[in-house]
Amino acid sequence: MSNELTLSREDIVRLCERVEGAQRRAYAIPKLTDEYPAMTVADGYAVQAELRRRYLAQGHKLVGWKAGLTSKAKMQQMGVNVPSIGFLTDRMARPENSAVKTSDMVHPRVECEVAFVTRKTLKGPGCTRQDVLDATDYVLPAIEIIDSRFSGFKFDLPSVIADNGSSARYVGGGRARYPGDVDLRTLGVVLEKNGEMVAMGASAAVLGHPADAIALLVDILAEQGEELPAGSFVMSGGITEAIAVKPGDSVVARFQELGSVSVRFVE
Ligand code: 0L1
Ligand code: MG
Repeated sequence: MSNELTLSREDIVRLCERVEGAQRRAYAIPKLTDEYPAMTVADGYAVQAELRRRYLAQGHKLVGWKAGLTSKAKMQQMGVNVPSIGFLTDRMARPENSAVKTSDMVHPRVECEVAFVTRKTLKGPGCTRQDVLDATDYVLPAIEIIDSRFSGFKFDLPSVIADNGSSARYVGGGRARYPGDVDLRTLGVVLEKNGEMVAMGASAAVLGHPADAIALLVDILAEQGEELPAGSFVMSGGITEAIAVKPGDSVVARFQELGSVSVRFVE
């Protein structure tokens, strides 16, 4: 599939308004490629960039980025073979063990991820695992709450990217560690829902090493003429499959070496 921009500026704004409406008012929409079958990944990123521009113009602050669809489990679950990125704002952040409302989301699901906080600018192309580790201030465990806005989870890569990689909320917690003090490749994680283990995995599930996912994210940013500034909060991608949640559910992700992070769901 070509990765040229096929959408006009008018189409980009129209699709962005459609996605923004679905995100703000929590309703499902058909995947964007139903109307624009020729839509490419570049078109998806153009819609995402317009969404970011609009949110920032409304006063939201850019906090960082997320790599998505980075694990084999996730790629298989979603039927795609390429990772993606999305932006994170201050409005999406929730404190550790807080109550997160499900009524303002469509299909909320949780993922356990390793988050990186950077202390140096990272620039692609050609960003490496070592570049990421050198630029990392600390890592910490995080739960990402994703929320695909597409009806019946029927989507493809351009649509998911336009929907900001299903980004909805995120929670950081546990124990922050220097990247050199832990083996980021072999960290085990157990995800519990209502006291029962529902998923488990090891951080190598994220492209072999979570820092590789951040390097790839930096290269995707470079394709869009952007860099990753120092002080960014970056999530490296779900280690296990995403688990659906509903009001009344309580979720804890227990990470080896990094402690645990939890979140509760209310109507
Ligand atoms: O964080 C992610 O892995 C992005 C997932 C995008 C697709 C979905 O909603 O599951
Ligand atoms: Mg994720």
